[in-house]
Amino acid sequence: MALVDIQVPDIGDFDEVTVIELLVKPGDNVKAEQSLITVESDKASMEIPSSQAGVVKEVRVQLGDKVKQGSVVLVLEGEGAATTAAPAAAPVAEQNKAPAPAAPAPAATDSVASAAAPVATAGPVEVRVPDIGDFKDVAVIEVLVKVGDTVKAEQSLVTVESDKASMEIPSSVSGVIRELKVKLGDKINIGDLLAILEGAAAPAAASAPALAAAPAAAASAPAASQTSAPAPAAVAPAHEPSAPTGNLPHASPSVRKFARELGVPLADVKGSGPKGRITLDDVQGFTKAVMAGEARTQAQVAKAPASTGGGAGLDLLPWPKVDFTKFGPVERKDMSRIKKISAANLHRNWVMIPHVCNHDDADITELEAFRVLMNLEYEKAAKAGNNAGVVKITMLAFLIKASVAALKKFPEFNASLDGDQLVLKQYYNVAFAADTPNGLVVPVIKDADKKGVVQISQEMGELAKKARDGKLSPADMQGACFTISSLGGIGGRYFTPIINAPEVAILGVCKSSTEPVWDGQAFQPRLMLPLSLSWDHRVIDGASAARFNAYLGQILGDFRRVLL
Ligand code: CAO
Repeated sequence: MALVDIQVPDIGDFDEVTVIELLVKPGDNVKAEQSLITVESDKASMEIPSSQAGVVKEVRVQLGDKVKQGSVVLVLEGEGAATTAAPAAAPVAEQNKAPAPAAPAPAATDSVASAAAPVATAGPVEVRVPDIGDFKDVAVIEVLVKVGDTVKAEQSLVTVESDKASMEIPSSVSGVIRELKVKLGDKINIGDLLAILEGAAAPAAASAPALAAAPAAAASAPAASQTSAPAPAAVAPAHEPSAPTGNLPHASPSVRKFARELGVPLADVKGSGPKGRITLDDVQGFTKAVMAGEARTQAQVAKAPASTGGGAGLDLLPWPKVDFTKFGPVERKDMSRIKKISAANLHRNWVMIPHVCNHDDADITELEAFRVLMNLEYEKAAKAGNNAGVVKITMLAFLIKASVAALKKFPEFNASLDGDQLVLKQYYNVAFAADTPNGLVVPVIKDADKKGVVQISQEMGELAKKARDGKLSPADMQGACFTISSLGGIGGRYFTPIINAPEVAILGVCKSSTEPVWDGQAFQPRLMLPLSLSWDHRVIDGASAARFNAYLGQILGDFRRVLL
């Protein structure tokens, strides 16, 4: 039997690519066209197949190696005639990445570059299948969007699959999907109409948006991370988005095919490969675990009634469907965009976090007197022509400063859960809920520990104005460690604020009022501020929460303690 060097074939425009997966080992029997390794460039990942059948004698590459056309991948004891020629089969492109580099799509880079300069277009825009190389009649195996969805340029619309590769087809423009022209199972070709978008902003260079987008840029950013719009409080993406929820799992076509054959939903499989890639072993491991009853698919979890002790299935009654018009006239109004985002976030946080709420009162008699005095002095100074009077010091600014002191003293409040780990933050960014005509938003005072109460008041005023004008940027709402929701200017006694995940606590503040407080000898009129602290019981114990609130009360009672 002849020994044959199996080389990297022509991989298109790619000079050097990195080996990220070894799919065979010495002793393995491989068939012609079977994938041997997976390689990755900055644009695509692809599998390099064997040009012939045989037994692997030696693997000549290691993970992390750089290879190019002609590099020897492995030595095969071939079944047929000896050859060192590159395989006839082109490498296959991986879904989530570009189409096969053997059929490079030149539009890719143009599309990426031009996407940087969006141009608003009037009227509906057709999004068509771009140049996807040599593929013909590829089947739509996944539709990733629906009518009414807002999509960004380069966001994936559908996944298609040929016998060699699967890939995502992105939108060439951003906008709202008015019509979807494809469905599961459809066979599509270059130039076919995928969707009609309205309110679209097209990349400047994409005068023919239909074909401007190339799959190369597809799915490089998960849909979730593109939700950069201002988002509300308990709600806001106060932190950088985490898991790429709107996206397909990261796996090569052969792994994908294998999973499909076994009926394994890839979304449920945890990838152990580089960048969370799902390997063949992961699919096998998951299958074994399900068979052994040690793991369940999400579909199984959703079906399991809570009463079976499964825990995750909520087993709720369907939402009541009522024809309200039977009882009187009604008007229907769409929820605002901010409210819709808030609703989804609030619901998740409410369901997923074991909230507990402590209520307490802080004596702010002296602090309020000091605040009023300071504002009077500033006003006087302003009248006398001194600029110092422009800032109004607010109670909320004192609360932010006092919270920083409490976060420093109780670091588990300045933390986030990440799996089994607690991430303890060494910075102090405090968010505050702001009521706006469109709903609740949560801007963040960054590095509040390094700022004085006057500066915090000033920044709060600016952020609150931006919030009301709908001008907050995503950066204005990111990176919070702790949130304060103040209803003090409105009224009420106590409430139970919902924690703004992934934070672990939130402080609710209501309207202060003068109350009789017993000083040991007599009742004294004191200005009392109601505090409601909600905390995540997975991270914080009740005793810590009571101490946190009590400490906050002490600071607000005598602000000199902040200096200690
Ligand atoms: N007790 C009594 N009075 C208070 C107070 C308190 N705890 N907090 C503020 N006030 C007073 C202020 O001193 C001010 O009085 P003057 O006009 O006489 O000076 C008045 O109430 C109005 O204050 P404000 O609400 O405009 O300012 P603020 O600094 O307290 O709050 C902001 C700013 C942006 C937080 C607030 O406008 C806001 O949007 N609050 C709503 C937050 C919210 O909706 N939370 C709910 C989230 S959960 O769904």
